[in-house]
Amino acid sequence: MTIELHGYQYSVYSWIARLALHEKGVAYRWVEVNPFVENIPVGYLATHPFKRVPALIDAYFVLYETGAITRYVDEAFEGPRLQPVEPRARARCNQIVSIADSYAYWPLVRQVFSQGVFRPAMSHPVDASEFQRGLEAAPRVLAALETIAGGGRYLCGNHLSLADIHLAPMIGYFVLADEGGALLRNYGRLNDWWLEFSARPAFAATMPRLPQV
Ligand SMILES: N[C@@H](CCC(=O)N[C@@H](CS)C(=O)NCC(=O)O)C(=O)O
Repeated sequence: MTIELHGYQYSVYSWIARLALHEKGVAYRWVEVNPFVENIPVGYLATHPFKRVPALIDAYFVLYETGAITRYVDEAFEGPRLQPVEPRARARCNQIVSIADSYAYWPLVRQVFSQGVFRPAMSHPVDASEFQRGLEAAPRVLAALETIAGGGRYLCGNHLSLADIHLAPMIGYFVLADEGGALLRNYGRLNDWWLEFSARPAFAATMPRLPQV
């Protein structure tokens, strides 16, 4: 039975789920759902009662929450292991995923990317003060990540992990704003990681195609 991923083409969380599936080598069928519209298909609320994306359906197993989806993808399918086994490295990996959700998503994606890149590209009104607030909040997040990023090629050592997969789309959107890119360059290890990760074929293959500004 085909795995389905229900998501919105520009959603950063849907991008994370696609990246995990791609890196794991799992085939899936994409079902486009825009969670921001009023008239979302009623049936979707049975899949995701909080009206967010993404949601993964594997046979009759319905799963939402991106961190749960990426862990399931890693644990349920063959392919490269995407979570460290050693307890401290695994804890770091989980910590970075949680930091991305709790502290990075809002300023980096919803304030800087949405207001500085996405909304202008979609000809939607922009709130410049939200953009500014995102830029002001970002250094604290980037500094925290810089402190805990390991010295290896990836955030949790020399192997790709769900920490990289969760954070990269958020950074990928953030640096589309020139101000975001300039801020990231102040954090040497994080910037080196970013250069390494963003060169992976899966990153380009899954990156949303934004309308041209
Ligand atoms: N906690 C959810 C967050 C997902 C989320 O916020 N997705 C955004 C798109 S990137 C969404 O559906 N937003 C719709 C809305 O805010 O109404 C997860 O980890 O999957």
